Amino acid sequence: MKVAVVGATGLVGTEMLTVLAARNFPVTELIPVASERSKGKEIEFKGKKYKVVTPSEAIALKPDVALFSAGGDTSKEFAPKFAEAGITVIDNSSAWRMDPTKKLVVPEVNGDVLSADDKIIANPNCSTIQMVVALKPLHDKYKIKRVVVSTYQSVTGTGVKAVNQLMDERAGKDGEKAYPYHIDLNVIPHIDVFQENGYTKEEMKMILETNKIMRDDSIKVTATTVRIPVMGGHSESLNIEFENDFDLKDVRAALAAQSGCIVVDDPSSLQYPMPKDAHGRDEVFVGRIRRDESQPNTLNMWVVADNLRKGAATNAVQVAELLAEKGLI
Ligand code: 2RA
Repeated sequence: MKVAVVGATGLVGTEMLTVLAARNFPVTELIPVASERSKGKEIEFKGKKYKVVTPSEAIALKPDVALFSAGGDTSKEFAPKFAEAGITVIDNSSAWRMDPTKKLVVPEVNGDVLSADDKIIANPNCSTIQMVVALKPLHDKYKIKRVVVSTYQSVTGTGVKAVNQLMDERAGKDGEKAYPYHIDLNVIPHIDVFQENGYTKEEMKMILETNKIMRDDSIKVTATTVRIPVMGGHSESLNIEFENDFDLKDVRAALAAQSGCIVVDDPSSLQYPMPKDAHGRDEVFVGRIRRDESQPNTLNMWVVADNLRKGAATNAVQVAELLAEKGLI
């Protein structure tokens, strides 16, 4: 299969190449795509060198599928042009996620929605993806009424400029700033832009995307999203109220049986998920599973995943794998 990676030089684009290779996606030809600035640069994939081309040049090369991670503006401009040329786009930006004509897909949760008509498929926001993987089996079993989520998000979610800011600050150097404040030795309760209702766009993404992916608007979600000086992945504290009561043993079993989910939950041996362990992994890790004793039918748990992997690149490649499996690309 001819595969274009649009935004191949960025943090997520680089991870897409790693994941395509690691999962042995049947790439016969790679088309790394970036802006005019990176044109001609060489990218290595599975021991072979490929020259970076511009989006217009990539369309002319007619890939079977294009994985986009080059920001919303590039997606808005080029995804429809790729689609018109018959190329299936899997887009990691927020440009199409809430468009009612586009599917928003996490394969383990709603992979069944994909059909031959889907030419632009949206990859959800990183913090939403890891949350819905863990929520899905519990919603099926106990029916979720409400989720209260607080996130602890890695600087890698912002991009290379933020990683550099953290490293520069740590080394006591001046440099470009991705955030309005120091991030090292600090916590910033602000991810993406503020909305009129006082929430940030990241928080609203977690609310709206969850309802769309779970195909259930009755699930109430409220979120506080926070940036922390961490590299390996995003962590989330979830408080979940169910319609029905549960047994903790069954909750653990349901999470362990969920595809893409690993339970790491043994306080007696200090086992719980942490970003340093999730780093470079494709799965979502769940631990600190316990009853919220302050009200009935309510559970607390801690969910960690590598935001560049399952939160972005891995999910996009899994969507491509599913399309290939269904014969849609
Ligand atoms: C973040 N949600 O971590 C973003 C990345 N897509 O900022």
